Amino acid sequence: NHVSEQSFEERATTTSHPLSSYLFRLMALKKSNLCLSADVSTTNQLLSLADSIGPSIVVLKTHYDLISNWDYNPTTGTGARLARIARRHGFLIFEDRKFGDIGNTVQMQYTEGTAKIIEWSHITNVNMIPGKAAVDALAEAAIRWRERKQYEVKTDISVGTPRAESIDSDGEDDTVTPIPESNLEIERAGRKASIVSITTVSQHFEPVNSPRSHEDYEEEVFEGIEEAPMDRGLLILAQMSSKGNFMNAEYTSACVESAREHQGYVMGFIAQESLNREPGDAFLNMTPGCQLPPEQDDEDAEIQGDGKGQQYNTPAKIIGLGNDIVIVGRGIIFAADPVREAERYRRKAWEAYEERIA
Ligand code: 6AU
Repeated sequence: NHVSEQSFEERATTTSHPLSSYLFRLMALKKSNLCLSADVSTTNQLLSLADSIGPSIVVLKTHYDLISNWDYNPTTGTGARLARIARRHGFLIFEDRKFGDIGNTVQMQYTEGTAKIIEWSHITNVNMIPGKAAVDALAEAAIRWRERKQYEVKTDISVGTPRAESIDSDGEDDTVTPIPESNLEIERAGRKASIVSITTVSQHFEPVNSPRSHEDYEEEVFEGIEEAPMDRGLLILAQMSSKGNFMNAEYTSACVESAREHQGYVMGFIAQESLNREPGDAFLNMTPGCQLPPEQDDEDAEIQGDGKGQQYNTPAKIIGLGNDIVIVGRGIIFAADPVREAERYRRKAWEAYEERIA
């Protein structure tokens, strides 16, 4: 049967990519195929959002260059803190960097420079316009990085012991201060994070059974989530959601070819439809340009674009087309109650997946 008819549990066992396998397992456990696009402007907003929406998502997508006060410190900076929140709630980080330059430049942008994306972001993506060499170069950089990490672990030269991010009202270092006029951080005041123990995913990590409260769920998740494998993955931007984009069918096919050449590194695509076209293709498809009509409206109503070229489809339509994960930004972030809205998107996208595999 076609991959889009297989369950995520099944795909976790058949994929050859360790990070995809971990992600598929997370999806099955959290009953979530939702990625939050955390397009906000400050570190506090980003971390608060990650912490409050974390239970509903399996991937959190960043644009680190939108953050005005990104802290580049490798152990105490924004990326490192986000990675700890990701670890605690069980989601992967995806820096939507859309690399698009010659191989040598993208390698340096990926591993060096200010943000050192490869250190804190499990997944990133590439705009293949410069040609397949950009993908080859990123794959090579990821292999080198992994070898270095393994050496560090073996010889115990890595600095610092990972600890849980504490988001508490009285602490000094790690306090996440409130986002002005936002309802995101409030329920967090005065509650302390505990250090998590590394156990297996399934031991404590139960799926969300709506309508369980966010708080109950969070307490459980705190207990233990298996650490993501020490691997990195790439998504190829093969189709775009924006009106009049130049990615034609031939271009998209070249993206699929490149993915097949790098199955140990390329997890799949950012696309508008499933690009698993031939028997043996088992890629992950993640899809942006997703919004739901307001709750009180007709659920099948047409959704307007954003007036800046973005076009939207509902989770039901996107998942029905064989895509695996919906990427939602403003639909959640701008909602009156983002935590509740994230759950609504999670539920809708998950129901569409269940219907698809039924
Ligand atoms: O839900 P939105 O419209 O608020 O945000 C959509 C997010 C933005 C875009 O930079 C990104 O998804 N995006 C991408 C990605 C993920 O690569 C590709 C694309 O074709 N369309 C798109 O919107 O952060």
